[in-house]
Amino acid sequence: MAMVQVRPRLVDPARFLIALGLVALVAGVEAPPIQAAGAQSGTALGSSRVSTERLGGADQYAVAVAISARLFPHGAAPVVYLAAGDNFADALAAGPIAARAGGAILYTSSSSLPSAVGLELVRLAPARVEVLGGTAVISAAVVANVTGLLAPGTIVERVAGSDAAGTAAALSARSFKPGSAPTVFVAGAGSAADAIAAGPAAAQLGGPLLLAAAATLPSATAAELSRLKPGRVVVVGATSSVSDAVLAQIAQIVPKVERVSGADAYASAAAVAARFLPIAATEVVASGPGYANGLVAVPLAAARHASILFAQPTDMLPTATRDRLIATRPTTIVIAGSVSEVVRAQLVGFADGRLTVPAPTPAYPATDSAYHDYGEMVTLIKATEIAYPTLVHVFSIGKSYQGRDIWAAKVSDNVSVDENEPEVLVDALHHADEHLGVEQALYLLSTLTSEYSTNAYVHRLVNEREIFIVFALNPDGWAYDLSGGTYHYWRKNRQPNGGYIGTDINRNYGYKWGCCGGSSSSASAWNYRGTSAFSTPEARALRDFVASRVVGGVQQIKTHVTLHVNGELILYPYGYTKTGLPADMTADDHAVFLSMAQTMAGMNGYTAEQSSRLYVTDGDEIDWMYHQYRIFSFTFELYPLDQNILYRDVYPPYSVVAAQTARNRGALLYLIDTAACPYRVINKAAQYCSAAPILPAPSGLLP
Ligand code: CXA
Ligand code: CA
Ligand code: CA
Ligand code: CA
Ligand code: ZN
Repeated sequence: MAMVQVRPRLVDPARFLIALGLVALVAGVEAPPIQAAGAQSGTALGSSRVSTERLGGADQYAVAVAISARLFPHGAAPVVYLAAGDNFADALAAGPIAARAGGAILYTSSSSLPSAVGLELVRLAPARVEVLGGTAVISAAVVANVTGLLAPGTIVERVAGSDAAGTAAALSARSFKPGSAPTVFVAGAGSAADAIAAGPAAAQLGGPLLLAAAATLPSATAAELSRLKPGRVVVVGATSSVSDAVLAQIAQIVPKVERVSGADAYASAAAVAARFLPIAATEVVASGPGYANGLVAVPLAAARHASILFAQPTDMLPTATRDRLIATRPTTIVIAGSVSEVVRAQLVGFADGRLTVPAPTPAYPATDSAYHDYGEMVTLIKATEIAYPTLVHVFSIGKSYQGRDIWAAKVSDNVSVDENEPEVLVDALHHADEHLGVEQALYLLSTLTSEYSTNAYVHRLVNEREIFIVFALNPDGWAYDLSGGTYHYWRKNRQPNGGYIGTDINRNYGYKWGCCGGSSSSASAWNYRGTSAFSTPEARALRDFVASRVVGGVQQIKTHVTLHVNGELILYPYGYTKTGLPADMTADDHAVFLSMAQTMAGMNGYTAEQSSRLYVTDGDEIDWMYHQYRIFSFTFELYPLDQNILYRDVYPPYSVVAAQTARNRGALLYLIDTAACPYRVINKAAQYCSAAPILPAPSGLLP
C-alpha cells in the first residue's frame, strides 16, 4: 500500500474554467448553481403510485455528475472520491467509504479531467479529494488539474495500493479503527457488479468492502481483516469470483463467514438486497452497459437505505431485478444511467402491480434465449402500453385452442378512440416455428412508439392511421415448438383431429377452402386444412377481429401483412390459383398489388411474386382478406433465403434479428402509409378514394 499526498497548490480556480472555455460561468465559480442536466423526476407512465427519478447522462462521467448534484444540491461535499471512468477497479471499495464520509464519487478519464466533472468539483468545493489508483489509472496531470481547480488548502491525495485489493484495504484502513466494523464485505476484484451491490449493504451495516481474487486472498485484504477483527465477513458473489478456498482462508482470520450470491450478477444483487435491505421504499436501478453507473450510485443508495439493482438499457428487465421490485414494491425508483421508456415502464409496472409475472411458458433454448418467448412478449407489449398510454392499447383478439390469449396492440394517437382513420393490420406466427415473425412484430411496435416523438414520418403515420398488430396467432404451437428445451419444427396449432394433432391455420380460412390441392385433408399432414373452414379457434379469432373493423358497412383495414419465415419474399393473392388475374380480382387491384409488392421488395431486397408461384395454397389468410374485404393483403416471408437446411431456414440465430427486422422498416411503414389510399400507387386515387367522407364518423371505444 502506498499513499501519496499531493500538495495543494495555490491556483485561481477560475483559470481552469477559462482554459475550458467556460468564461460565462466564472462569475459563479464560488458555488455556481449548476443543476444536473441529467436529473429528471417523473411519475407519468399513466397513473402510478411509483415515481421514477432519472439520474442519467450521455456517459458514466455525466451520470456521476448527475448523482452528485442530486446528493449535494447545494454543493458543499466534505470529500470527493475521484475514480477512473474506464478503469474503476481501484474504486470498487469506495462506495461504502464515501457513504460513511458523506461524500460523492466522480469519474475522470485517466489522462484529462472532463470539463463537466471539473465544474462539479468546483461546485462541490470539497475539503478533500481522494484520487483512487496510481498514475497509470489517473495521471498526474489530472491530479494537477484538480488541485489547480479547487480552493487553496484543499487536500488532494492519492490512495493507491499495488492493486485494486490493496487500494480497497487502504481505503478501509483510513476509515475504520480496529474493532469498529462489525461486518466486512468481500467481493471479487474482477466482479464489479458484486462489489457495487455489496456497497449499500456494507454502508448500512457500518463496514468496509474488501476485495479478493477468485483463487487467492490478497495479502493486503488478509492484513486488513486481521487488523479490523470484524465479527463476521460476508462474501458477495459466486464461487467463480470468490472460490470456496478463499472463503476458507478468510475463515482462518474471521471464523464467521457467509456467502450471498445468485445465479448471475443480477441475482447476486437481488440476493444481497433481500438479505440486508429487505424493506426498501426506494430502490436504485443502475443501467448498463457495464456497471460504472452503479458504483457512483452507492452513496445515494446508502443515503436512501436502498439497494442497487441492475438493468440493461433496453428490452427485458432481468428476472432477478423484476422479482425484487415485486417483493419490495418501492414507491420511488432511482434510475442511475439511462433506460428506454419500455424498461422504465417495466420498473414501474412491476413495482406498482400493473405488470405481473406471466404464467410460465416454455422458454427458448439457451443459445437463442434473447428471442422473446410468449411471457416475455406479453411483458414487453404491456410495458409498451404503460410507457405510451396515449399511443398503445393492448388487448386480446381471443383464445387459442388451449386457451392462451392471442395478444394484439392498437397503435395510434388518441388510441382509446376509434378515430376515422385508415386502419392497418400486421400479424405474425400463424406457423409455430416461424419465431422471427414475432420479433418483427415487436420491432414494429417498438419503432412506432419509441420514434413517435423524434421521427416526423413515424409521428405522422401514428397520428393518421390506426395500426393493429397481432403478435402471435398460434401461441399453443409456439409453446409446443419450444417445449423440452429443443425445437420441434412444429408448424400447426395444437388442436386434436382424430388421432393426430394440429391444423395448419394458414389453410383454414374461408375463401376457396380446400378447393384446389393447396392443402391436405389428411390430419397428419403438415398442411392439414382442418375439418371445415374456420375450424380453428385461431383463424376464427383473426376472422372475427377483422370483421369487427367493419364500421358503418365499411371495412376500415386497408392494408395487411402476415409475417412468415422464410424465403425473403413478398407474396400477394391469389394462392389458390396460378392465374394472375382471375375473375375474382379486378385489374386495378392486381395492378395495386403488383406495384405495392414491387415497391416494398425494392426497399427490403425481397422478391415480389404472386403467392401461388412457388406452390398453390388454398384457404390461406391473404386470399380470404382480399376476397372478403378487398384488403390489400401480403405475405412477407422473412429471412433467410432458402438454404434447404431446415433449422437454418426456420430458426435463424438471434444475432441476425436486429438487422433482419430493421431491414423491413421501410416496407412496413410504406404499407401503413399506403393504407390512406392504396390506389394512389397506380395513380387512381381520384377514382377510388375521392368520395368524401370515405369513412364514417368516429365512434365508440375499442374492445
Ligand atoms: C405461402 C403461401 C403460398 C406460397 C408460398 C408461401 C405462405 C406460407 C404457407 O405455406 O402458408 N409459407 S410458409 N411460411 O413457408 O409456410
Ligand atoms: Ca388515432
Ligand atoms: Ca378507426
Ligand atoms: Ca389521429
Ligand atoms: Zn409460415
